[in-house]
Amino acid sequence: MLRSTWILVLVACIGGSAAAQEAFLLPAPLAATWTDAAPFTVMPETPLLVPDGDLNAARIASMLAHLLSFGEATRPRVVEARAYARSERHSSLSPIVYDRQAPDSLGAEGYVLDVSPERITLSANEPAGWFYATQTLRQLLPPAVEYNAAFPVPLTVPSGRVVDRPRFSWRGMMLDVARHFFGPADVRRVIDLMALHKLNRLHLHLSDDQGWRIEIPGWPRLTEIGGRTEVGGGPGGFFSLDDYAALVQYAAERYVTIVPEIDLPGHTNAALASYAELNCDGVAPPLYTGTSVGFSTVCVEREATYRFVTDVVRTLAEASPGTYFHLGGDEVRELSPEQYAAFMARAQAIVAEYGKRVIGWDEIAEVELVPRSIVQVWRPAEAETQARIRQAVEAGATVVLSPADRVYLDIKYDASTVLGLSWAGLNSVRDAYEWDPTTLLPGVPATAIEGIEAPLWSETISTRADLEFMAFPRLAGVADHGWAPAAAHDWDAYRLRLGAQAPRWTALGVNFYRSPDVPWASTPRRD
Ligand code: TNX
Repeated sequence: MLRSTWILVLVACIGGSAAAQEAFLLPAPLAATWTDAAPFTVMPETPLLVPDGDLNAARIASMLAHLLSFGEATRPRVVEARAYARSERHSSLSPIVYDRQAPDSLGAEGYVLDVSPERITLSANEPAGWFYATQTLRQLLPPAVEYNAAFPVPLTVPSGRVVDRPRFSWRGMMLDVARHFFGPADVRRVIDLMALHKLNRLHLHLSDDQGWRIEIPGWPRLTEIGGRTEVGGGPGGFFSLDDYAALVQYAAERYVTIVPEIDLPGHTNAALASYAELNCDGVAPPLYTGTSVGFSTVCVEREATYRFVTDVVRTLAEASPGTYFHLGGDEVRELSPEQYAAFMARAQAIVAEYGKRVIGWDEIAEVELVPRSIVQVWRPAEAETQARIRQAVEAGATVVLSPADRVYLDIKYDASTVLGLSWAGLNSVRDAYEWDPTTLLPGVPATAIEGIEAPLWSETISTRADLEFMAFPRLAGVADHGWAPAAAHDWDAYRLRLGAQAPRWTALGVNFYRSPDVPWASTPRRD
């Protein structure tokens, strides 16, 4: 407490100077140093220089130019570096430079951000690193830039150097678009907010008992019937393949990989209601709009089921450039262990045939997995589950950590939270941050941990405002876990960094939960 109060005083008193800049970065970077040099001042004439012919750099720099706009007419120009060097008349302007020189040790997502009064340089090995350097630069700019309207000048960036790379490769969120449907605009909003905090996997839960949300050629009733409702009986909805392709592209431009999930063999009532032949008795059940789990399964003895799985996997594999296909596999109460294992063996083979890596909820650890599969750990630790997961890892699987009692975004913050569920207890902002990914699974080595993912199940969540309220601020804690070095993990320091995000989130219109555990900074004026 003493220490955090002291840091707070420091931030408040010397706001713009050397020691405090770190307080604005979330996730925390690997290393940052600040100097007493004057800040860099962004002007409407500031050129953004990119390597000649590099379309990725040009796209990322354009996003930054947009953020730095003093209105449409004065948007900073993105210019190819060589052409710029030839033109004398610009040479006195301090540029922002995207550069390819970065140490190999920073990998594909790492970067160096150098700020001096004369120049800002964003150096990376790969475009993803430029993108993350840009997000860091963004967090060093005044939050008012997010209003995307007139904002106070001068616009300054503190002088210093950030050297950064992520701790884990999988930094994810899952959105359940099946229990309640969220359309493309909502998904784009989620991607934007993920990208601000350097998250890079958006797992879309595209099917469940209450809805089928993706067009599959040859199976039109999946969306015509199965897509037509949701929990509570609302209208539902679905993504056409064009919608899906546009989302994949939007995500890719923000270095987010979409991970499609079709939950099988259970959680399938919407598909069963659409096609009678997927049911063992050949009778389609009615659509379901309640919130029970575990009551449905496709008929694992019928060949129609495997034609269905093949068409679904092929369609989504072709539409998803990422390397993953999520098979679900959770909460199947209507099959024997042998039936479950036999189905999973065939389903995994189909996923492998279409060139994707299998990921599934931790129940899949009970069956033999194809090499390099990923087990998404969600159930509260029980000895038997843990032993299964350990065995799967010994046989070559890796894990993504989604412990329900830590990172489920649909679990209530406290007893007074109106939205959400409480089957896994309560997840305060502090609970969601104060745990250690490397000790969650005894006997599983850190090298087998791909990373962390926070699921947002939507039984009780139906609007964008509700979604944001449950995701923020806890998703920021997941982002920090996924990116920041283990040594930076400290609740007292984190709650200050979290509080410092409030002005930016407010400027962006995020409906975040003002947890009393966090000293929220006040909001900037709009004018
Ligand atoms: C468990 S997590 C489920 C979901 C529910 C969720 C609610 C998992 C693999 N299955 O079907 O939506 O709890 O928190």
